[in-house]
Amino acid sequence: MSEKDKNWSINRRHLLGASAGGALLAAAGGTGMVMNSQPARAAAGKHALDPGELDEYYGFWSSGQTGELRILGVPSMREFMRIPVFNRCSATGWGQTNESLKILTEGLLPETKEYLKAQGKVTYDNGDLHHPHMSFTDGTYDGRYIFMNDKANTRVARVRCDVMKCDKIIEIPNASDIHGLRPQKYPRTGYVFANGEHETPLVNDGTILDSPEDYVNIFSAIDGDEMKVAWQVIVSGNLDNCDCDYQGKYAFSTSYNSEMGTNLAEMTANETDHAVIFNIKRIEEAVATGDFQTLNGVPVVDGRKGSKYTRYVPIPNSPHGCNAAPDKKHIVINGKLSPTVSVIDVTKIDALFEEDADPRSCIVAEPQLGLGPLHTAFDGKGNAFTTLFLDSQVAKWNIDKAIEAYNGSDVDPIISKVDVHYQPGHNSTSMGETAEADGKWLISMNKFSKDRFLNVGPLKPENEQLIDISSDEMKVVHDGPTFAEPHDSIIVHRSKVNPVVVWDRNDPTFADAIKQAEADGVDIESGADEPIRDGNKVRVYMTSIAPSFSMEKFTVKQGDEVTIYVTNMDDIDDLTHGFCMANFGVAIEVAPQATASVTFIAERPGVHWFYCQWFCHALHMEMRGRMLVEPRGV
Ligand code: K7E
Ligand code: CUA
Repeated sequence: MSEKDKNWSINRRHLLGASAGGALLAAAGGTGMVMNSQPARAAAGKHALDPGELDEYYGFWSSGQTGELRILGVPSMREFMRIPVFNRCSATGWGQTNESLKILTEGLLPETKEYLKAQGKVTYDNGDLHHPHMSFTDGTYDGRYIFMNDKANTRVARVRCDVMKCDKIIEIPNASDIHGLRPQKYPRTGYVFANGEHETPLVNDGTILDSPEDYVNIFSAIDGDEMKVAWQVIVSGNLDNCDCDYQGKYAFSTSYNSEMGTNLAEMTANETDHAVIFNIKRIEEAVATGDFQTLNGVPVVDGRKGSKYTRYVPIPNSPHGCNAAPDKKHIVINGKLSPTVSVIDVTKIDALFEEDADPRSCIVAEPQLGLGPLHTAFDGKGNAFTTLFLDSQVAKWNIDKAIEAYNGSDVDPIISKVDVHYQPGHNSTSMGETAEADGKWLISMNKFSKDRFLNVGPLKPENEQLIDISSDEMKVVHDGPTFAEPHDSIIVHRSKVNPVVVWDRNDPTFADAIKQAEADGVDIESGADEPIRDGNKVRVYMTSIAPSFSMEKFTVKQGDEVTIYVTNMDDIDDLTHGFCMANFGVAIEVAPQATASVTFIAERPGVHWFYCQWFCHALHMEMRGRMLVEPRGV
């Protein structure tokens, strides 16, 4: 062992000991530790973790048109888990189990249910998940929930952070195609703000068709506890991204189509579009005093130009990202077609809501950063990091200096730029969208990977780069290929998240199954010896304890509607079983101490094996049994 390697191993052990105590791994890089020779480790913050080492942060990633939420480790960029939300998942049975179908169907609008029925479906099986954001208490993450949008089918979903599963999905009435989404930061979430991106007639029933002048866009405030729309606001122009302040007073949305055009030339006609500012208190008063119309059961307030509920701040040009800084004072609006970002000072907004105020009086800086500014993240030290889509760069700039420059000083607010590969959309920093931004890591989510990886054919992964931002010179330290299409991510310190290891038997997720078992006189934790018959409905209760199911066979009749309930009585960390009914297209996950159920029609006579498809034991292959289906007429 060389001297250098010895130092490395000594420090490695030291580091692991420290990590068990909850110390900050990334900080260790600056404590004089000898790095090994890999170039990546030359960076100030150590990002390459050795086997068995734990990350300092959870990264929660969107997946765009894949429709799921992903959990990665930061800084290692290893993918840990996928949480199905708007998609259909073959591994877990999301979209097939009765428990997931309840979540996927109960929040749909009646007309959507009708539409789906005509397609022979009960729910959508696609989604376009852009923006995952954790619930806040007092300006920082509280580890309760992650909320996310579905642009494809106008839905908002919630994932419980204790079990890391989706527990609620609602369709948003009156709005079209939810894009920007942010939880209220203060005093708590509270509201989840959501932008309808695409303009449509307010009652979109076919009465109004090709008269775009009658289309509107809708801003929604959802009650994040109840997962119900609390109120909506009609706006002028469309809505893209949103955020809110740290005071609980205002929400902000960007609009790239203030023209309300329906084609590219019309949408980009004006040099200036706007950001909308929503006065939460005034809107709540409107709802309390009746200044609204009720549509689909939701109070809808008119906040179009000239209303006392909103202000429209002119912004160059087709602005996209909307990001509140951890200084609790500034909101950065990213110019997209303009090389600038516009900085709003939230302390100047009360004045904006007085009569005849200049709407631009809340702008305190407008630095020119480069081509295609899309999104901005923060380090908690007064600096901002803006992605430049066209320049394929991230620009680091100082907010105070940008304000000085706006006031006439010749100071350059840009501190440095780094090339990314290629064409970044969102970026996110460690704890960067909270008051506890810590300035260690930046992820640049790049839309193209081109030559960065082995060629896998015409469809290529995207590339997420990890950037060390602990010093003024930003360093790209890791390339991370990912499948379609992570728009956005949040990087949450691990101290904020504390998931359980096994399910609680009293979890509401499978309360319906337990109730049904009780009605059938079955103890669900021991299972039944025989199927329970109820007309042509048959309920089969079995438990799983590695490596066997409690039933080795059961008999049903051809055409029966069969519901299988599997309760995993193993209570050991990581002992998940599955239930797959071969040739029936049925496969579900049953995690430790969970119950999951699935219903199908036993239309195929004969002998059918069911097996555990989640590797659980040396005798996992033997964990199987038979369903005997008696042919019709016998
Ligand atoms: Cu910029 Cu949908 Cu957040 Cu994509 S959006 S990049
Ligand atoms: Cu149980 Cu594999």
